Amino acid sequence: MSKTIIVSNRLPISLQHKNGKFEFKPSAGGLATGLGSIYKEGENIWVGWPGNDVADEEQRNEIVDELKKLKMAPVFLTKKDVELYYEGFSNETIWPAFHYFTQYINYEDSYWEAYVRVNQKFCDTILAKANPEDTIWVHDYQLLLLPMMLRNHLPNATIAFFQHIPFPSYEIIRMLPWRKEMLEGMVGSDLIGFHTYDDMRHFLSSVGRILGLSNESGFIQADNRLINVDAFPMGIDYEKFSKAAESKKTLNHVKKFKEMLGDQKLLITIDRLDYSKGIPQRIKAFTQLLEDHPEFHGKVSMIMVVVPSRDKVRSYQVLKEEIDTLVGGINSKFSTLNWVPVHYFYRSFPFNELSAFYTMSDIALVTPLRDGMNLVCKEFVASKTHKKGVLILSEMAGASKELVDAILVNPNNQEGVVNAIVEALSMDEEEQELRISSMQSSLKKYDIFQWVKVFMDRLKHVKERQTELESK
Ligand code: GDG
Repeated sequence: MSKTIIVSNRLPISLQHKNGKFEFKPSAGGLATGLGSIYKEGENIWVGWPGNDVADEEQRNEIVDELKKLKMAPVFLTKKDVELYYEGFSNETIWPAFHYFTQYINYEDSYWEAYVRVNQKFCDTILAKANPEDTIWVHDYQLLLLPMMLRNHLPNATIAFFQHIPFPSYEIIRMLPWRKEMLEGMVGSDLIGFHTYDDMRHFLSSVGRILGLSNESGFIQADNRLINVDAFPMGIDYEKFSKAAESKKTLNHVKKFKEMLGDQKLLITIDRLDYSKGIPQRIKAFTQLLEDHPEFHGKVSMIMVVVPSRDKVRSYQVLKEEIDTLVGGINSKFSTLNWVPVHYFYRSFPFNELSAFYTMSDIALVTPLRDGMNLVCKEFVASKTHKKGVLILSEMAGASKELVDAILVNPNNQEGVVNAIVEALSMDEEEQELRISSMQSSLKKYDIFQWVKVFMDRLKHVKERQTELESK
């Protein structure tokens, strides 16, 4: 019988060392939840890196056995692998390039060599588990080479790839010395998915110009194989957020937080530390708002959660310092003894506290300079069970293609963002309700479970079409 193998850089757990022992902490992320309905069934498994270095052979074997019970198979990475493949090629080469931050691209042959080597490690782990007719769904930019590596060994397998970050214009892709190999890796798949139509068009254009493969309505004919490319905008676990917003746990936090903050309008911003998220630009816009509108002093404040991320990469350390300085600047300029403009947290929060932030905030300010999708804005909307609240959303986030009832802004236009905040602060409740309800109805319908279903149904359809063509 054939099975399905999910593959991602990280397993949906993290391995933590405690007093010489290890333990597993499950991930509560949206992808882990959505794909849970797949890998937990039958013989299916999830393959990925457990997120920690394990040098001891005996301990590795123990981890393999423990993970087997959770239906997972680990790919162990050495410290050097993590440094060169993950922090290096994935996060210092692909990430900046694909988010249009060409000034941060690091062109390092040693990074590329490690990227090839680690993609091969993933391939070897999968080959040890896979049957020729299995379905393998590979996730994200750390594993672009894997689909073709697998295809070379498993010509009849059903292989899919989904990219969670943007796919940039050909003008960016052509800058990368390894562009041909990267695209060749991806086209080992039967189905390739992106969050948006624009990402899909960019990919097809690069495949046409670099690999010479043309397409007809998103179908590429390569080496007698048919490859389908399309947009599958990822949803969230809608019910989880809407239920949490009315749960006792969340409401207790809301009550406690509101008592501390007093009666004022709240803006929420939540991101991983990343230059693609436009955090400094957002603080500058909020600073301008307070400079231009003294009537808001003491009446509006921003809760800014920045989740630590990639802190070994130099550009992220520089960004952190810039944010610290900007927050110091705005708070020292405007704070009074009973009001602070920006409540800045450089850490992550437990789920119900995050839910409380969404629930109690009047406005979400989601202004990335580039984002594949952005789930924070969707989670904010899902948490507004009382229908009050305003979403300000960057046109550069994939989510802006769906959430057209948000106030859409260009994050590089500071004046525009300031005006959007003023508009949001003065929006009447009727309009808030109309906009939130409309966004909620599409998010509810197209949630993470529907996303998985639509993607898997399409994969099946593509495979059937291939079989039909082969038999002609
Ligand atoms: C990549 C792409 C694409 C954040 N702070 C806390 C916390 N979070 C959770 C949020 C949300 C997730 O982290 C962040 O997801 P995003 O989509 O906003 O951003 P990336 O991490 O950059 O994700 C992105 C995504 O992949 C999926 O394809 O949308 O474009 O860049 O779910 O809730 N969770 C908790 N505490 C926090 O403090 N518990």
